[in-house]
Amino acid sequence: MIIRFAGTDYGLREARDAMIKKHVNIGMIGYKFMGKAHSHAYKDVQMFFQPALRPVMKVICGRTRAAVTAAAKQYGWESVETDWRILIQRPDIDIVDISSPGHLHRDQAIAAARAKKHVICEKPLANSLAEARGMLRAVKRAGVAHMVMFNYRRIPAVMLAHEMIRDGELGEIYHYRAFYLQDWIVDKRFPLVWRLEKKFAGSGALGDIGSHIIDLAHFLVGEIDEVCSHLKTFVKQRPLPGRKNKLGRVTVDDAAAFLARFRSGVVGSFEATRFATGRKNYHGFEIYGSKGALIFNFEAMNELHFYSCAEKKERQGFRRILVTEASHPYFNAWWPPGHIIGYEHTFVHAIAEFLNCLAAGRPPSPGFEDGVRCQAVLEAVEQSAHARRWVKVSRV
Ligand code: SOE
Repeated sequence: MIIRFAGTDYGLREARDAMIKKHVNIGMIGYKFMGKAHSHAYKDVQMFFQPALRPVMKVICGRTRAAVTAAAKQYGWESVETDWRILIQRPDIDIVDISSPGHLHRDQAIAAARAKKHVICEKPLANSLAEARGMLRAVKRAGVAHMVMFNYRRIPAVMLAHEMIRDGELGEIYHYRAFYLQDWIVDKRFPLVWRLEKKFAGSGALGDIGSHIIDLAHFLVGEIDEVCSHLKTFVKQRPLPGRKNKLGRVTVDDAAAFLARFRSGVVGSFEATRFATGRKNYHGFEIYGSKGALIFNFEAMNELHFYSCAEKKERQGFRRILVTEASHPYFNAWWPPGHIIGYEHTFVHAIAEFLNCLAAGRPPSPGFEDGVRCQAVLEAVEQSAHARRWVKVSRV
């Protein structure tokens, strides 16, 4: 069987074998927040979606043997490794899942591609545009399947918004407003964790949560062409973890805000911050078009608010669509209408997409091209903030 990804032919022996054995072996790097979310997805995907390939949780990797062994036991992985290079070279692994901090993504993804493993990578794809491009080149050259874990695309209400826009229900789109607000570092005594250091995280709120809303914007209304931005670090020094009374420098942004011009002419505004006191994981969008509008907020993720100009003038107003019908995206695999789903389900949907695409020889979405597209916006936002002017986004 010839399987094709992104124009590359490969009579990939591993993929053919996988189709015969009907399962794929997963090797996952990382076991904390994202490691847990992905592990849960590999478990639930089989029970609810029965994808064409059954994922086998073969091996999980982390540097501290005791901690990764405990995680393997808790999440249900068969074995552990403490060196990701060994995991990648294991002949029994078909898919490498990268749930590690950003500074490791490039080397891990390139090594996995060279070893002919399919790759799933957490967002943002890399810590710089150059790194992201290198990763895209590597997966294309190897002809392996690839996906970036922009899990919020896979919310049924977001998928429904995508379908409605695609079908012209909003008409011509004028405005796209996006926000991602958290508050977990408002306390000045919060320590200097890896997410607050550029060498590990690439950027701050911008890459960590801004990347999600940039990707959603690309998915819903198309590519961003130009940006004008402002980045701010409110707290410049923080306690070093485990080092009493010692402070270290924060080298990333705490907050990012930017205006965007989309290729299509849509006017965009974006806000990503870890200093929105009281907001925990509050993100969403508002989209205004000539025929109607859509409003979404993750903290009520089973709902989509729709305003239609087609309704009688006296009846017009935003109405709430409860996106839990069997006819809504993904819902026929879950519960009867009104029985809502949550954060973890978005990862289940993404993994189901990946496994079914792998079996069918279709490129999974969002792929590394989407990761690079997002990274190009992140880079332009940083350049714009430094230069204090509009900056064009580089093409993929
Ligand atoms: C931390 O800010 C974080 O866990 C992000 O890294 C995730 O991508 C986001 O979904 C929730 O917040």
